Amino acid sequence: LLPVDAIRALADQHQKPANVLFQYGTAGFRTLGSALDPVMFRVGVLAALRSKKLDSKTIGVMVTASHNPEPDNGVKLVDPRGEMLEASWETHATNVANAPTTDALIDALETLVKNLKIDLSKPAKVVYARDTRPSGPALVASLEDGLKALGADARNAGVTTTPVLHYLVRAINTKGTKDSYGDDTEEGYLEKLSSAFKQLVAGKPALPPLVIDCANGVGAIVGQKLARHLGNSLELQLANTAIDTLGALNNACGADFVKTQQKLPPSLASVLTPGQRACSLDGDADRLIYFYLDDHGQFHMLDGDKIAALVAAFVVELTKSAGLEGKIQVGIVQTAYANGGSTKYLSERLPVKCVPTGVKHLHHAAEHYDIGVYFEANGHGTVLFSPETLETLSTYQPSTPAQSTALTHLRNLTNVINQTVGDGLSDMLLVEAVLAHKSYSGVEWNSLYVDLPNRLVKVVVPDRSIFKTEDAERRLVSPPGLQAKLDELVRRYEGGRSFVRPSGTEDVVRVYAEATVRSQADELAFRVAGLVY
Ligand code: NG1
Ligand code: ZN
Repeated sequence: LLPVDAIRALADQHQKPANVLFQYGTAGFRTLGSALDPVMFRVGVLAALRSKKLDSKTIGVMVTASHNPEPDNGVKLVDPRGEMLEASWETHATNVANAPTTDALIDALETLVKNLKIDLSKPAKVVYARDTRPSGPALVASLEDGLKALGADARNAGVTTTPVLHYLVRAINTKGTKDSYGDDTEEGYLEKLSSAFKQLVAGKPALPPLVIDCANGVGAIVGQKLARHLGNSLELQLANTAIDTLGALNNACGADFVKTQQKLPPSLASVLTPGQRACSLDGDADRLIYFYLDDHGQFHMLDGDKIAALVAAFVVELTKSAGLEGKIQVGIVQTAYANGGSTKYLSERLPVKCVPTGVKHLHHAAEHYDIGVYFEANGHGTVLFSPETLETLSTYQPSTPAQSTALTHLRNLTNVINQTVGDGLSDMLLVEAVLAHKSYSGVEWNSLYVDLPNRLVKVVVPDRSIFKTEDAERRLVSPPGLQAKLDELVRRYEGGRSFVRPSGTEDVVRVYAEATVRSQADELAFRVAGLVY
């Protein structure tokens, strides 16, 4: 039976105000930190139930609002293999979070336990962490009350990045098995990534120092530890590390700023020398965008699409050199936001699939390839090696020294890459390893293909739920007639492409447009926005 008295006593301290509706969306629950107290308590209870349902496997809880402004916060659950919460539980989470009273909450929980046949006698295990937001400590305390109400065995992983929490979940659940993912500590994570990186770049000329814009967030903490682990294999120059300065998080810096503004964070103007590589993390360090200034001081951005192109080409090259061509197929997953230039370049070389926005869609599609490379244009992504591919890589007998070297590189890649989720720091090491192998600076990397000028705009509409899409969000089916008008407009622009979709994380509709010329991309975006409004 549910410990109703314990739940009741604690739930009364975290009551849900009337007139607010919470929704477990693509990034979990996300809203103003000050509104999240009741949600956190309930997520604690839910995480414990999910663990019991999965035979006492450890479930993760991450408290973060990623690239959002500092006053926001959020929470999401992580499934046992370090992946996003299974979709059906998103609905359960939404129901539980919205129960209006303590009695209603207990009813909702009892229904859940009954419908899902959860065995309450099983122990519950949960690991949780938070980013550096000022609202974090109080929200974690509410979460702990929820865990306590169910008597969960809870481990506090402290202040760390979202990808470290995902890593921990997988490492804890595979501990002592043949699939062991590494030591189940942040230290174990740093050790795993840095030692694979050192082996990958051994013997290559050292790259010049890399500037990292830490968005004044948790990436500064973990980035600094990573720098120590890397020693002289790669020199990191951390910038925007003011984690204790109120209002600094994600403010005029970070991966989202760089991607959406398409410009240098002003704070880096005095730090960066011409030609020097730099990258930005977001507030929880799961996104990564590279950039550099050329000799004329002009800004050039290398986004998630450019990372995918660089990495995919390298992986293909290694599989060929290892003699595994034809045995291991590399594929790419993108969303409609991928730059048309990247889609053209990649699909001329590899299978490319387009899926709806949201990591779970990308991740699942990438699992269908032997090696699946997925990146959102905004810099969130990773590379997945299928279990069969991992098996092939560990048992394959190379027949030449060149094949053997390539095979070792591939094995090291599987360790430098965080395969549970997109990881800014892991992706950074991956990019740096490829650049070292290819002797590329940002300039050569950037010249793989040319980005089409593009514009992303937000439109506030009375009701975004009337916008419904098909074909991986590339076409609207509702409101009726709108897609036809959009098609008619796009036809008038050279290289024009545009689509409209409701955001899953904000109460807005997003309009994306690209065209061969900058002014045309801007004009198209604003005219489509005019149609939507
Ligand atoms: P929405 O708000 O649904 O567009 C945004 C990003 C996604 C993803 C999620 C989760 C864009 C255009 N959209 O989703 O790619 O990162 O947030 O954080 O960047
Ligand atoms: Zn993030």
